[in-house]
Amino acid sequence: MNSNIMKIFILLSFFSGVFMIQAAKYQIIPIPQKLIPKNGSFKFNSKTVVLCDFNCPEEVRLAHQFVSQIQLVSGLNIPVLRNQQNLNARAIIFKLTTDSGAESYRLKVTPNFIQINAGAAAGIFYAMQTLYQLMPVEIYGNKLAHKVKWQVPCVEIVDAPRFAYRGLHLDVSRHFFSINFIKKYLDAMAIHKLNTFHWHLTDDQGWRIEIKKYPKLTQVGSIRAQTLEGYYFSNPQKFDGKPYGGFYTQDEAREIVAYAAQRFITVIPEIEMPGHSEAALASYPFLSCNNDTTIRVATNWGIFKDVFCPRDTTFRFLENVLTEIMDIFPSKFIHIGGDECPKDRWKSCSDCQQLIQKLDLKDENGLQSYFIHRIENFLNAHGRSIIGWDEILDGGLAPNATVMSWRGTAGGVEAANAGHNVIMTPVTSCYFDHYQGDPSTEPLAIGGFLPISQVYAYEPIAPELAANDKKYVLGSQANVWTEYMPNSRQVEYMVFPRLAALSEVLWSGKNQRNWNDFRGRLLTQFERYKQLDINYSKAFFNVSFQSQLTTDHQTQVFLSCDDPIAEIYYWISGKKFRYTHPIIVDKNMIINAQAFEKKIPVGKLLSKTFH
Ligand code: TNX
Repeated sequence: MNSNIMKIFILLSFFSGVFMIQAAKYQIIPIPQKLIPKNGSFKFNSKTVVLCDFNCPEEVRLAHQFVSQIQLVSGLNIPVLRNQQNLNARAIIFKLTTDSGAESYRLKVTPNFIQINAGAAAGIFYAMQTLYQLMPVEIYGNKLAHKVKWQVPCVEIVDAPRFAYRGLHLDVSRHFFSINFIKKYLDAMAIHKLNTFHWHLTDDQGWRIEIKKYPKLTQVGSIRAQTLEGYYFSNPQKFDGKPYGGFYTQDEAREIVAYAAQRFITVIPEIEMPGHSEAALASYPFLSCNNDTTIRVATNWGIFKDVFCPRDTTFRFLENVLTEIMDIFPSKFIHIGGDECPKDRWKSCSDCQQLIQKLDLKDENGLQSYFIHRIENFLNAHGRSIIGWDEILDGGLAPNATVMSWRGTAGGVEAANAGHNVIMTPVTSCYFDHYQGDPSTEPLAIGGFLPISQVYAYEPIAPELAANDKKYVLGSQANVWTEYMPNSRQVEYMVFPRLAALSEVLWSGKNQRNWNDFRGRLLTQFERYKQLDINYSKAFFNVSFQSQLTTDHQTQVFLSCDDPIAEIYYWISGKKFRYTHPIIVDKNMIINAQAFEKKIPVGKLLSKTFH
């Protein structure tokens, strides 16, 4: 190398090294749209104050929330003061400006002050979330942290979300989760800058929301006689023989709506219809075709043939239910399900067949479409809009409906093409009930395979979308169906850290996404999860095995680990090796492998046989 090129090379590596050290200070997830590293830091001390506009109650509330969290972990008592000029103190200044969107913010940290500017209180809230991530991870704790330096690296951040709808769903029918857990779930959503909680409140296996006019929905419909144990496809199936139940009172649901609102999260309730409704039919048989009194709250998983009969009495019931639901939930959207509705009962029900004739419908799909239209009319008349799973496209889409595309992206593309808003939640990228690691090493799940890298690679704007239709994609969400999540620890295990990956898909710019950089930042996110007592999955630290045939027909085994700082070791016939290149399988062999950080094992010891 000639000496000049050599110098440039040394300089370049020096600068990239400096850049990496700089970047290491900013472990923010989701990564902000723009971040300019700066030297120095702002140090919290007894002179620190928070300044805000006392005319804005939301701002004052957030300022108090901020200082009380800092006090809890640092012991520092930071006053919240009215914003005045010339205050001679080391200030954190909250300020609303008119030049940015409601969720956008600018955050400037200098050695002397921290300034947060935002278009609305939501933006201030998101700036606070970013600020927490610039602080030591102990900020997420719930007790005084000793020997922590309470300081923030200097930086300038300009940030705004990519998508308006950033959601997370929870099925509380298959398993029920306490109000306290729902609050923890909302707290975790807020940290990831998500803004929509889709609460799946009713299904075949349990009706979970109090409806005053129909008390049997919870007296009868919230309790199933027993629950399937183990895997659905095991033969014979086993049941636990124990009744299972639970529901939220309207007061509790209101408490959740208020708690979510304080975190700038909208709660969208889902009341399933016409399918997934056995719990309602078991409570009030008049809702079923032929008034079937033998229907019970389901004890097994799957799709059930008993569904709401589209008679007037059923609509009166649903309208009364939805009236109470609208009273509890102020959200613009009400989710009405619409998925997986077998038409068997409608085919053999004389009321249904007469209705098809009377309305001059083509078939039972037409009846499904009529069902959804009629409910949409009712909700629209009350100023609300419906969301439905993509089956609401069958037989003709209701005019103002938003489609949640789950069976893939085709439903979303079709709906957008017809000028409807869509929320993308395809089973291949957004189903957090699927396995995130090798099933043989993971707790029982429904099936599928969705490693965190695949969530991270997800792009909600499907390539098939015409340029003009992209605007109809409001955003995306992860779905958490809980057939195989019997308790909240298991929900946490399935949701985290995959939610961190989705948050970056939804918030950050498409071009900013960088898997290598993300997985480095995830290591700090795990420390935050520990502080928050979140039972995140450690699949990230397990070794994956991939085999491939070489051109000369030899089998090669590649080992990899998501953890970017891990070293992989493997054992063959008791001999230990450090993994540096693919392993050639020249005889039947068992490979045991494990990831280590600084010689300490971080993942499971996994074993695979190769022939
Ligand atoms: C399909 S996604 C369902 C749910 C199940 C889920 C399991 C959707 C609209 N319906 O009822 O719980 O699969 O992955």
